[in-house]
Amino acid sequence: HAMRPPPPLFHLPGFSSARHAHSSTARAASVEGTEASRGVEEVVFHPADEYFQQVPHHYDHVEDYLVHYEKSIKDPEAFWSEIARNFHWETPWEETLSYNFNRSAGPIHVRFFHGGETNIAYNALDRHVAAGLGDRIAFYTERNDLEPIRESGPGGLKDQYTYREALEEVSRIANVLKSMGVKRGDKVGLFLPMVAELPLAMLACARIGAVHTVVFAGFSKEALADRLCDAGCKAVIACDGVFRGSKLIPLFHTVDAAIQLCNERGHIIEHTLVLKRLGGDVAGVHLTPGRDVWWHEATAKASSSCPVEWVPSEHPLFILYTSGSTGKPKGVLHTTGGYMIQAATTFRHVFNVRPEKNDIFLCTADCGWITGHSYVTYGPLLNGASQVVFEGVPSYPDVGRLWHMVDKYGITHLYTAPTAIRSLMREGDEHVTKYARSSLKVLGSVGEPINPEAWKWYHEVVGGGRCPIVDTWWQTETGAIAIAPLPIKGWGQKPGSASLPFLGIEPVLLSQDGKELEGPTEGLLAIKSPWPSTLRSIYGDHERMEQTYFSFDGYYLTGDNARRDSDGYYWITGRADDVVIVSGHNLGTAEVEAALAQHPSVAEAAVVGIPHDVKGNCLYCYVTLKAGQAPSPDLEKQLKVSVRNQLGAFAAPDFIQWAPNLPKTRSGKVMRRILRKVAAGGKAINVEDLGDTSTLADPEVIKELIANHV
Ligand code: 6R9
Repeated sequence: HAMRPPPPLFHLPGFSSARHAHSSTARAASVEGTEASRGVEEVVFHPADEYFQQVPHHYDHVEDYLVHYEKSIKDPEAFWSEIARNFHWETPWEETLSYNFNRSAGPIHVRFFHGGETNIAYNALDRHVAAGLGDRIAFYTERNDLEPIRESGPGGLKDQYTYREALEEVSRIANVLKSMGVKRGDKVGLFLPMVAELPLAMLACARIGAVHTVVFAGFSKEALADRLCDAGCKAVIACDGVFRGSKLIPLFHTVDAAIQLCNERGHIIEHTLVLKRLGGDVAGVHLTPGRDVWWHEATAKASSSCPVEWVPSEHPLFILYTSGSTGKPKGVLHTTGGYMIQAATTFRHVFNVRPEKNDIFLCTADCGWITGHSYVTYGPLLNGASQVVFEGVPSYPDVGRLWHMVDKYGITHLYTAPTAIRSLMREGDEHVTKYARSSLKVLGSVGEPINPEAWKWYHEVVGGGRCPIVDTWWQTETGAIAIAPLPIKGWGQKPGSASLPFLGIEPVLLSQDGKELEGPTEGLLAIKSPWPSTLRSIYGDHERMEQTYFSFDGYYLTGDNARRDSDGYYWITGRADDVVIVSGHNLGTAEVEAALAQHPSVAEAAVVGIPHDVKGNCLYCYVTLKAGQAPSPDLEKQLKVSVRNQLGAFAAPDFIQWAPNLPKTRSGKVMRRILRKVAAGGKAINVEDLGDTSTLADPEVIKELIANHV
């Protein structure tokens, strides 16, 4: 193994805390000043002092963060071992960290807490029950329908689980899995809706050392089969069906068909465990005897205690597929000890949820994505937090659903995605303001850059100007939040910037040829040293992981572009492949999108480059208007002028297409690959030429886009 290089010097370029040391009590949030940078306004928000009196953080001030950050970078081993000692280790570790980020020196590897043995499910449940917290609520399930009109009785699903009840149910599921022959190291596929039983099933796998592969329960049978085969799943945990909004999603039919496809490819799935969500026979499920069993029948016969399987720190915990821009999806592999420590620590510091003060957390992400793994299942439970698991969609039965839930449960911390924020924003403020929302303390954002317009709406309308916004940048591969503001005194927030690195994360900006850039600048976002929840591999293809992420010696390459301003704040400017070079100017499509979205009539925009005879490339912009706004030649002109004014003449859009809907993945990411092809190909393009569209939430959107090409 390669030696660890000497620890880097503490260096957070350009950051001066003095600039952020003031906060005003005159307004709920003070505006410190503006800084013009490439025409994008940077306003710094500080929550009022009273806020911090009511919502104290583990760190008193940004100065504390700086001290701890410095320690985490200078001596990561001391830093992480101090934190890791707060968890239960059945066997203590001998070596905190060894790694190699240098392909020319041998295989890439990251190893945390070597020699140690633990179990993440034990730390998430048993540890709290043993500490006398068994009666605390772990999960409330908020169903799709406000009235359970379409559910004819039990699959026996509970509306809430205390930590003790969660532990007992996890133990039952674990015992059922064992009776199916699932052993330590075996892979188990999960295809379940967002009910509490999904995180419980993940924990049941972890309890016996099995590796879970959660597949978002909206994927097609082909996409599911690809993942089940690639991971080599031995068993599948499934569900009869679920309603999402007013739509019935018959999940078991998809699982049945996917297993068939796996069989045809020679991969046999031996067992399924089927949760009855809808009761009766709403979803028309027929089980195959000998292969399929109902969850409620099997768990009723199983013991509610199950011994913990102690596993080495680097034992695989899960495989989660993330769509590459091309080629087959990558099975990102995370392991136990490091992931546990970082999911827990980021949750603790970034959200500052205090279960002892009855704080209630809601993350709207599905466990089919990394956000659901780290901030529904693991982060909250490892911290003993109480949360709401939401089965439905924010627009059903109406667009006030989230705020209805906030008041119903007294939700204090809300974590959602910019795409959801923008879609609610376009419906108008009255759907928000008719609810009190007085419980809210911290608002989080994740998944894509949040444009300043949406940030301000989230801050002012949703949070009433009181709540800090934590804009969290991270990836499936980083396993946990990597760049984000902490909701602490003195930490100025700039709408649209994820601000500064989390403890132990050492971001750098690289030039196109892999040289580290200093000071305020723009470049490829990379991370210089390992963090506990670094991805360990792409399952079955370590070579692909090295090629994808470690093409420059010494750095993990994120695939994102970013700008660092004079305060050291990071601004994600888009994926590295979303850069459009117009007349020799590098333009992040995200910046142009943010500029378009500044216009009061615009709900959302997606921008791609298409070839241009003179400029090399030019900008083709898809624009979604807010409800009640009509497209017009005048509006088109206003938008072009507005972008030109904000970003410069070279950034002026050449084409604007009115797009009532954008092609999005189910996690809300705009599929620019498709937009690029439609923009370049025009009305003549065939849907078949667009490549894989299986991850689209609504494939119909494409036809509409092609028909409206300008
Ligand atoms: C957690 C998650 C990762 C990619 C990432 C980046 C984009 C996520 C962001 C953000 C700007 C943020 N992204 N959060 N961009 N600001 N706060 O979404 O993981 O699905 O793997 O996506 O999402 O482009 O590289 P994943």
